[in-house]
Amino acid sequence: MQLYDGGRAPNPRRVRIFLAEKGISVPTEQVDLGSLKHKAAEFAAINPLQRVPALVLDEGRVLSESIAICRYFEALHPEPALFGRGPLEEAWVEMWQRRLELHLLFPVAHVFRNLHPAMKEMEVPQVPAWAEANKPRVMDFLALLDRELGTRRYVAGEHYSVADITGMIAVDFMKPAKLAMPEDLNNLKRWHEDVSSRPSAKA
Ligand SMILES: N[C@@H](CCC(=O)N[C@@H](CS)C(=O)NCC(=O)O)C(=O)O
Repeated sequence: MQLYDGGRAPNPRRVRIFLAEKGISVPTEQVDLGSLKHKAAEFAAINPLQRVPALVLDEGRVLSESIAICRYFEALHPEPALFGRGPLEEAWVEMWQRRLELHLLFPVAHVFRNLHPAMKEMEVPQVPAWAEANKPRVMDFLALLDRELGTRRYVAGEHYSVADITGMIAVDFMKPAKLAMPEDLNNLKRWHEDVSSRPSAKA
């Protein structure tokens, strides 16, 4: 298999962190988004959506979508469990992972993609008003997450999970999106320091 990675971009980073948590190493090729290599014919033939990450399997199919790739590795290497254990915990992790994706990662991405000059060839057209509309959504969700994290160590409970990975890469993505973390969200800060101190966070 071959993983097509994308440097500092948040979605490929989700997969790298997930693999690091599992202790799995996969042959990897970097796709340089800055020089639009993901839009070249060679990569478009691998993923017609022209997005990374993408995982080319030995049997020929190509998995894209970060969470689909993570789920494949979870099934191949169940330990440590990062999608929860048992019916309720698995559903709970799923719920939080999805909430973090829809209500934090996507709004932060909308801000970055619609305002940052480096994105003008990838986000066509850039709609600055859509970026501005998403800024308060990010702040509202961070406040909710801060309240939730006052009741437990990790996003979905007492065990680190894929929801923490999505949450951490989303919070880190706030920096290039020029979104400042509010000063008073102490539970969120404690959690972010905790998950960022894991060796996998450097992946
Ligand atoms: N839903 C996809 C999103 C993939 C995605 O948007 N990747 C970004 C990098 S974080 C990308 O390839 N962007 C290139 C572009 O927008 O042209 C996933 O979860 O993997």
